[in-house]
Amino acid sequence: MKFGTKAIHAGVEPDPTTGAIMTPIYQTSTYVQAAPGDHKGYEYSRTHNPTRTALQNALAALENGRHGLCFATGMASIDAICKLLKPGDEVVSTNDLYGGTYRLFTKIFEGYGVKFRFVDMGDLRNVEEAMTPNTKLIWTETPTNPLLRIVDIAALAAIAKKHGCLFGVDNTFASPYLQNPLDLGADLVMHSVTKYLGGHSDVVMGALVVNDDALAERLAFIQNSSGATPGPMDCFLVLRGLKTLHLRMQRHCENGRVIADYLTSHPKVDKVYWPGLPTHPNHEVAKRQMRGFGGMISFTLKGDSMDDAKRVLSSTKLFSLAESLGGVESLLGHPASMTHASIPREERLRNGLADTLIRLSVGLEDAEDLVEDLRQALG
Ligand code: P1T
Repeated sequence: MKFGTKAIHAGVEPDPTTGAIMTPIYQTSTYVQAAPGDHKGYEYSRTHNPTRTALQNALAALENGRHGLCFATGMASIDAICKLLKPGDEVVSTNDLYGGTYRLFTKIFEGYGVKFRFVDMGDLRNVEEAMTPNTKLIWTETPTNPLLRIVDIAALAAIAKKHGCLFGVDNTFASPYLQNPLDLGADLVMHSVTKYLGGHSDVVMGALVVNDDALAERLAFIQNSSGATPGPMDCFLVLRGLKTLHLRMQRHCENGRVIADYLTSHPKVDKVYWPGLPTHPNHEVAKRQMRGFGGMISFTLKGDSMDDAKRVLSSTKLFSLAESLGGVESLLGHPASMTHASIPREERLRNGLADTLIRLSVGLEDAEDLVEDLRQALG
């Protein structure tokens, strides 16, 4: 089945009791049993809920995986992966990643004795050098947040396999429309469903998709035991959002290209970070492993002045200054003070994240209006 057909149909069956074509919002905490243990597959909504089941199956299908698991937030889904680890275990992670993930790793799980090494995964020798016999997980985002670096998924999968450790990919920026990490050898794919999958800035949610049955069983145990599961209303909203994922992503990619080209040609703009540009250092890897380049773009201004960056950040009219991304409406953000403020400044600068970096989530508006908005803000 092709992607668009799956986005509309996968995981969703007509409701068995009424035939309702849309999965109902099963707004219930519990399910009546005829006798102890005699039930219809549902006992308690932390463990299972039919609206969540439909969404989990849909997400698994879109990522070409066997098992989907939904969590209350993207962070809760990464938290569940970390709970696969024990004190003394080590993780090799990309050094450009969402600030909240960095915070979870360093401020929570380091306290439980897990060691994290953050390396530039653009050069895979850095990954090899960081591996030890205790490395149990390689973790990456690609494209990374906020510098839009592209990491070679198949090459990392080969390293993970050689060392016998798990390999997880945060696929939030690409969405399954643009890239399927499991097909390239990853063991775990993670999404902040909050972003492109939900697509309408009205839900916070996370998800994992895996192929391995034993890994899925362990993660389902963690999901139920820790209990950070989403409610049925949110699952319904994401099921609705998924039905247009392919159409939305096509437009995000088209608008992304228009804005990236516009910024590249603007005399006041210095660097433009977008994997679709032939000048992007990982453009060849992006072309190989992605089906398009998405709508996330970061850039800096010539002169690198904080005042100039602040002026742009507060002058746009269509691009709203806000955290998050992946919704129908365009957003802009300032990673150093917003999404990545929990990473120490020296570390941000060392990894190439300038104080003046501006990040765009290019939405689905008419590209001409978005260009005009940037033109007046940069002017
Ligand atoms: O916000 P939440 O659904 O918990 O997802 C966390 C998360 C995980 N991974 C990536 C790549 C992310 O971008 C995020 C959340 N990011 C933002 C809120 C942001 O504006 O970058």
